[in-house]
Amino acid sequence: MLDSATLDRITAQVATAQAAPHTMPKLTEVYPGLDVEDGYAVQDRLLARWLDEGRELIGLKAGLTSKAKMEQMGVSEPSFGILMRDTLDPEGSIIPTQCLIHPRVEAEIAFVMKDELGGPEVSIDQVLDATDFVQPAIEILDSRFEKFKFDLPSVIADNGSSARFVMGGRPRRARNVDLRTIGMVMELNGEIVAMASSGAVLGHPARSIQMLVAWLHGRGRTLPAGSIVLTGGATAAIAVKPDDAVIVRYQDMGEISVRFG
Ligand code: OOG
Ligand code: MG
Repeated sequence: MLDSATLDRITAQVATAQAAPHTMPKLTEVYPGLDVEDGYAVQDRLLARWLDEGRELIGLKAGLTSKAKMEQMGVSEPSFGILMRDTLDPEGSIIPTQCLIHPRVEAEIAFVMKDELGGPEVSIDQVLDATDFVQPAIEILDSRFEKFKFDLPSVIADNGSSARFVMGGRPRRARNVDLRTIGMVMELNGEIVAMASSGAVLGHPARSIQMLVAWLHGRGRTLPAGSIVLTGGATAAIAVKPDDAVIVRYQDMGEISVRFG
C-alpha cells in the first residue's frame, strides 16, 4: 500500500487529468508499488473531492465483465467505479468531444435498484428482487492514459475510464426479460460495428451486481436503494469522433442513440 501523501498526490493528478482532459503516463510506471487496493483508495479520495465540489453520486459501474472487453483491454479481472449525476446525458444528446481525449462507446445493461442490497453473497434472485428496473445504457469511456493503455490498478485509479453515460430505450422489469439472451446491435453512422448478447456479461448481467455487492461488503458498504449500476460492456468498445452517430438496438428493450459534436 502506498503512503497517504502519495495517494493524495495521485488523486490530484487524476482529478486534473479528468477535469481538463489530458493523458498521463500509466500510474504503475511512475508508482511501481501501486496495487489494486491503492487504485480503490484513489477512487475513494476522488469521490470525497467530488462530493466536496457539490457533485452527487448516482450509482456505480462494473467494468471488464465480458470476454470481449477483457480481451480488448488485456485485463482479466473486473473493476468497479463510481458514477456521478453530472456525467449522465439524456438519450439523443450531442456529446461534445472537445471535453474528451479519445472517447469510446460500449453497450450495456443498466440496473436501477429499488432496495438496498448488502452482504457477502447475494443470489441472482435477491439481485432481481432488489431491482426496480433494467434499462439499456451506452457508456462513453475516455481513458486518461496514453493510447488507452493501462493495467488494473491504473484503470481503477482512473475510475474505470468513466467519462459519460446515457440511459434510454425501454426500461423493463428485470423478471420480464431473459437477461441472459438480450441481443444488442451497435451501429456507427449506419453500419453495424459490434453485437453481443447480454449473457456476454458473466453469463447474466445480474452477476455484475452480485460481484459488486460482495466487493462492497468487503469494504463495509452496501449498494444503496436508488443506485444506477452499469453492469459492463457486452461488446468491445468502439472509438468515436466528432459528427459520429451511434445507435444501439436492444432486443425487446428499444434503442438508444447519441451523437458526438
Ligand atoms: C475500462 C472500463 C471498462 C466496461 O464496461 O467494461 C468498462 C476500459 O475499458 O477503459 O467500463
Ligand atoms: Mg463500461
